[in-house]
Amino acid sequence: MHVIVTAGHVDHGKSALIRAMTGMEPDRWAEERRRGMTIDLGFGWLTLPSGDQLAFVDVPGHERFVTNMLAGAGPVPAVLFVVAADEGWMPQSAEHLAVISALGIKRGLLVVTKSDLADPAPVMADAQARIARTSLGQIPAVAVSSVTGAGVPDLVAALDELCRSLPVPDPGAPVRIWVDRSFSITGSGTVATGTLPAGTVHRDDELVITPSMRPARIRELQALGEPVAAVSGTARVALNLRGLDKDVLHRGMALVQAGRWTLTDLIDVRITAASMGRAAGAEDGGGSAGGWLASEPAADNGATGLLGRAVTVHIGSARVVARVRPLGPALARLSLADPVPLHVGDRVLLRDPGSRRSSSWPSVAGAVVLDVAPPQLLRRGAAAATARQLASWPDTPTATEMLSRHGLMRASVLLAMGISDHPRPVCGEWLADPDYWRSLSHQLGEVLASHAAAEPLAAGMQIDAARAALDLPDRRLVTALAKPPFRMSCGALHIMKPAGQRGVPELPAPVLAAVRVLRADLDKAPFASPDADRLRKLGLDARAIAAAVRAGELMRISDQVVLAPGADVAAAAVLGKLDQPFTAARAREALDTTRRTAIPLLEYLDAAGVTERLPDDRRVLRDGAQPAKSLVSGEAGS
Ligand SMILES: Nc1nc2c(ncn2[C@@H]2O[C@H](COP(=O)(O)OP(=O)(O)OP(=O)(O)O)[C@@H](O)[C@H]2O)c(=O)[nH]1
Ligand SMILES: [Mg+2]
Repeated sequence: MHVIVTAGHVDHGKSALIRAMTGMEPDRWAEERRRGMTIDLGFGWLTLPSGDQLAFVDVPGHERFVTNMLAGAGPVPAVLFVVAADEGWMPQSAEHLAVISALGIKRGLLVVTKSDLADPAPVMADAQARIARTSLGQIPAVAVSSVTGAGVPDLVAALDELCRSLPVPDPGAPVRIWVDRSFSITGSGTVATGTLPAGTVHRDDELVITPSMRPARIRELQALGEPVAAVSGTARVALNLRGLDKDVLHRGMALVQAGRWTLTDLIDVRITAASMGRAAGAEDGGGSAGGWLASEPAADNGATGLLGRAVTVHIGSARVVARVRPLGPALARLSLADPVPLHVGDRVLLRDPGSRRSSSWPSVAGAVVLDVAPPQLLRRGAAAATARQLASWPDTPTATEMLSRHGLMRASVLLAMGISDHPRPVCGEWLADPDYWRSLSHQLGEVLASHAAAEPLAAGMQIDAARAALDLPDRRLVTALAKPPFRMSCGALHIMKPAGQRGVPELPAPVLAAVRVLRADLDKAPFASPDADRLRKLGLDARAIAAAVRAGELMRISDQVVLAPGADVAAAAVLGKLDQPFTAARAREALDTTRRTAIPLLEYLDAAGVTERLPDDRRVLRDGAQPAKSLVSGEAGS
């Protein structure tokens, strides 16, 4: 299916054209038919000669209903631009063209109607020239009369050709359906209609209603009045939603796929094209963006700059008031009064309601969304720095740009911004800008060095303390940063010292002296670990012992048992000479030590895979087992 939206001045024959082609009545309201004027969106569809279906969204041309026009045009990729041969180019021709251009719509067809009333050629030439200066560029044109039927077959053929040339949207794209109409059917609940620009919806899918983010399941799905099991964009869809109260859904809300959109009320945008609200002259949507962000009022045309001003932002069928903070040339931050579901790269339309007073139509600008979660601008000069950064960004930012701005991001957050391609995570789903990651590693070094200087006896820096010092959102990031020269052990971070600096010199003199005494004892009786009383007398408290262990002067077997480094290798050698398997009592005898030391030492060797404990509590030395180097040195790396 294809979808095309009408555009053009009031009474130029848009609805008559839909009627002539489809036989359907786009003016749904009695009031519309009575007044002979479209007020709200209308719909109709036909099957093209190619067999494809084409749906029309018919919009009102009257100036008063331009917001309805915007709600219809927002999500549609192509336009049927209508100008009447008898009246020619008129104010809403200009305004609608400015809207189409601001939305960045690139495909379309010009139709000069009422060819039975006047020669269509001059109007066609004039309109084509104006259109050529916009996002539409050169488009084909057809002259028709809805009254005589002349040209209607040509129009259908031209539409067929246009539709064949439209890009096919990605059926796997995330779903966002802007609600343009909702109503309730007795007995069936609430129905929402909208244009599905891309992606696929299925019956029974669960979508989320913005801005409440309440889930809603699709009970029934229709496309062009027929029930379907699934439909892919581009399409007009009607969704019957399960268990929704009447009045829950309104135009401007969206039905979105959970996790794939960012609901945001703060965005950074690039103004792409502006049409100033002048009664004559800049009617073609191709004007410069500069005037929209000028900090001085441009007194000559009444087009006041938007510094700190309120504008109306239109996206899809939504309309929301926003305050503008200019950042730099053609760049601005918008604070939205209500949140909307956006992706980076989305196009939005800005209208300056104030200019209505000084002109016959409001000025319109297009903008692309560069960031949907911009960082706060706190420091002086932050806005200018932001503008310098954003100036180089493409209209559809990628992971590279987003990471360069945000430093660290979760992949799921990036996905909700509309970016699914990203570099390899640094850990879990965390993505990092390479430069930022390097700077974090550098900062970690500084933090650890100053911690070690301040607390020489501490057992390294706790991960949470390092996380807080670096202001990181997740402690796993600290672990991921702990690559050499940083090292994790026992839940703390250390800086590894170059080999020459290892060991004793790090210990304060009294600790060093006490350790020397202890080592002399252990030289004589290697498995006679000092008891608590002995340690106390030597002035070795838990911190001093931990420092000595890190310095490679002692080896910790358990909380209560310390021996000289290498005691595990020596023990394995002794135990290897015993008849296998052996009991703990036998091992204690052979090691010439107490049960207080023997049991933890055996358990240590079990854990290290040097010995194996059998079901009958005896042990065997594993074949070829030697304590691994890392276990021998214990914490000696720091
Ligand atoms: N003679 C002649 N009259 C036409 C033609 N097309 C439309 N009309 C008449 O022009 C009037 C306006 O037509 P609509 O189709 O309602 O115009 P519209 O563009 O939909 O107007 P809005 O929706 O209000 O913007 C109606 O009275 C139509 O009968 C045409 O090709 N020839
Ligand atoms: Mg109409």
